[in-house]
Amino acid sequence: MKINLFESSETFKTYFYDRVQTVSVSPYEEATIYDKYKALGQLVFEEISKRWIQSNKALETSNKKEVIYFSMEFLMGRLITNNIYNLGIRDVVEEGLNLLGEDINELEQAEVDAGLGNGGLGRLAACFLDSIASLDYAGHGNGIRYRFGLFEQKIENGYQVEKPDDWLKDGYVWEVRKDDEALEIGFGGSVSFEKEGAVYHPNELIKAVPYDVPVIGDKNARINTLRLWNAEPTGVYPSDKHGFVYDQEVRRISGFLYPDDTTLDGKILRLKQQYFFSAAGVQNLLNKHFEKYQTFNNLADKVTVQINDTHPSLVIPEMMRIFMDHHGYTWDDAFNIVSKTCAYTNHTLLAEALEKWPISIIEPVLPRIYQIIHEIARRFYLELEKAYPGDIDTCNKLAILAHGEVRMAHLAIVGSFSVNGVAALHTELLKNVEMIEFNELFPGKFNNKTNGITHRRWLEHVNPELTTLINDAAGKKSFTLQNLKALTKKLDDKKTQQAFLEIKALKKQALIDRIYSEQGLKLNKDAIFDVQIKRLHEYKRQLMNALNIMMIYEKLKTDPSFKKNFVPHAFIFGAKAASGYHYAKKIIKLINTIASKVNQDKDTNDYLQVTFVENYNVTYAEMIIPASDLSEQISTASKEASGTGNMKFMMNGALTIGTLDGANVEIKDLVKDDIFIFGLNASEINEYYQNGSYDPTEIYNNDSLIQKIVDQLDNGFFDQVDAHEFKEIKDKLLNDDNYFVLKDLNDYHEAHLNANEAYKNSSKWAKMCLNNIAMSGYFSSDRTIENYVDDIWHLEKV
Ligand code: 26Q
Repeated sequence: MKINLFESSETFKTYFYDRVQTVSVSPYEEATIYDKYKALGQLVFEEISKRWIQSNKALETSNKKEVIYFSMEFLMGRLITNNIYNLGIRDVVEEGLNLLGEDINELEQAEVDAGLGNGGLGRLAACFLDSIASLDYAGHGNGIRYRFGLFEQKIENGYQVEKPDDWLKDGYVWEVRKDDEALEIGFGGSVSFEKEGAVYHPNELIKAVPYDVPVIGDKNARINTLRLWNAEPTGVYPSDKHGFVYDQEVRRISGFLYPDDTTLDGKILRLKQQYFFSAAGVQNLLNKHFEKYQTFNNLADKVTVQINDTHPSLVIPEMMRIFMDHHGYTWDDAFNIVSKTCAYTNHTLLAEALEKWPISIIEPVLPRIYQIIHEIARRFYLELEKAYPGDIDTCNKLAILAHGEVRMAHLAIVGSFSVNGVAALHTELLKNVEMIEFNELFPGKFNNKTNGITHRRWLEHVNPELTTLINDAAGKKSFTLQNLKALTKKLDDKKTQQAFLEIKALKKQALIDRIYSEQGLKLNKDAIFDVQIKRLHEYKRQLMNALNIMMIYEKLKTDPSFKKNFVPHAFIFGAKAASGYHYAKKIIKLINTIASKVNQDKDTNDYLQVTFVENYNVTYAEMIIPASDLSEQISTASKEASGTGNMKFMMNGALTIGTLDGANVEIKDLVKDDIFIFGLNASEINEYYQNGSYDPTEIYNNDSLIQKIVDQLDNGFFDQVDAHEFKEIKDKLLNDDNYFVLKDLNDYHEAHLNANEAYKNSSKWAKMCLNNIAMSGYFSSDRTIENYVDDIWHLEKV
């Protein structure tokens, strides 16, 4: 009988002490924090390993249906505390570490932040995996093991500079390489037609090696798998290339995460990435299924392939290829199975983010796949002609292939049995505006699944103090979503309000300390912490936030009565801009320039501070969100599909200042007046787009304050930079204000003044925050996953 090292804190302590010395090859006293982290990670992984085997066995024998979540991005962040909590060994580990004078939070700092994603879509995937496992469903992730994750951001002289994110340099304790399950993926070459059907002759084969990361359910027996594929040479080198060149080309496929979610650079490589992980995931899944059932006729009863945005939609033609070319299925039978197995989630309405692949790229790289797409497109076009006889415009608008391009969203819609949006408004716009004809063609296929996030990470883990307050209000020892409701009865309770404000102050202090140590700026602890953290994008309107700060600064300088009424504010930004997105980078420079001006101004210093934190990522978010008072969710209405940061702020007791966009609409429905809503709504925006009647120069000409601050962009006001540094921002605001920044600016400023007034009554403010926390249960990703299970996946608990 083997001893369980997590049986007691004493046993754990002994094992940990030994392991630290083994890892560091030095006496315990000389080991580094990283050695200790690594030792702890290894011990935890050994426990995981035992349970993982059991969990896989349980699934295999149960024959229960599974979902495979195909995603180009998984933004996992750090895993150690999450894993320890979910395994239910937290007390033993914490006590054991304490016996040695160690602090788990300190060891946690030594873990890398697994940044295999750009933003919302990737973090959503991570929350979903957590919820699927915690609800005891079988559901696995399928993605790419990028050698370099999202770039590390440095700010130099106010500009963003990108550095490679070398996250694997010390190894990764949470992964296991499965060499024996490697597959080969073909690229290039030709197709011949023999009597048994199409035969694909790839020009090169690339080895796909899986690395598995465990996804641990919250104190249940379930451990699912995030399978990340690594691209490697097969050992057989093409005759027309030098071995080293080939080797490098192959490794580039899992080389780095595409930082660019706007420009269309490096297309071929991105296409190869998409096919690489889609094909590897499909082949892996089909091999296993066939081994078990010797048929694919029951595939749709056993698995759903969830396609996270269009990036993995090549799973559709890839499955068709395997069914027809390798298993002799007819087109109709193959398509029937594929389109009952695949489901697609749309995350954007932005035209420029809807993927289109030029045929000239896709055909040579994936000749057989292209033939199949062509045939799917041809057959669908026939259906279109039947549905819209004589209406060539509509047929072309909806076609899968048009203007020499493959429209991936159309392919995904046609090849899937379900298409979902990620918030109520977003889905309505999909159904009634953007994809109205598809919705008519396929009644019932479109549905909504409002996003959610896991309270386990975004409340319990990041804010244990607030969690205790909630649990106490409910009279419970441990946290459940039901506890949140109990707060509703305590909204007016002065003690609870006071306790909330004290926790907020504590969290603010921790953030103040970090920003001070990293950037040398000491934020005012009495200020409203007004926070906008998210990818930098024009539609998210960080620029509007910056302009509002300039308005405030101007008023502080010139209007004593304004100053008298103004509560100190600390504006905090965090954002990465895609490396090729010049304008977004300019906005970062503007924010930093404003920051250095106002932070140095003794006149206003006590009232206004601005900071842009470097390298905003999941780990930073975990510290910033609990410390926030105001959550900036200010996208141009109709542009933000859902947002998920908005939910994280809400549950940590920050009030939203926002537009009626994405999930803000649903937050507003729940919290009623405890939110600051401003600006045009989606239908007003769409009306302006349609009739083209918005003229920003009219606002500029008639509003002296707006005129003044817009002019400051280009008149030497910012003396640290060239007078024309921000000329292009001014020009764009006046001539091409596509996102209605000037249009919404005054209303936004007003909303800020309302928040300013509300903050003065701390009891009332606390009450509003508590109401937000109490209502945040709806935004649990557990709820979202149950919705997917009920309507799309139809899983049973293992
Ligand atoms: C497309 C083509 C070429 C290269 C890159 C891309 C690309 C890459 C990433 C397109 C989109 C993305 C990421 C999108 C994303 O993160 N969307 C967000 O998804 C969240 C989860 O549903 C929502 O909450 C956000 O509103 C949405 O912006």
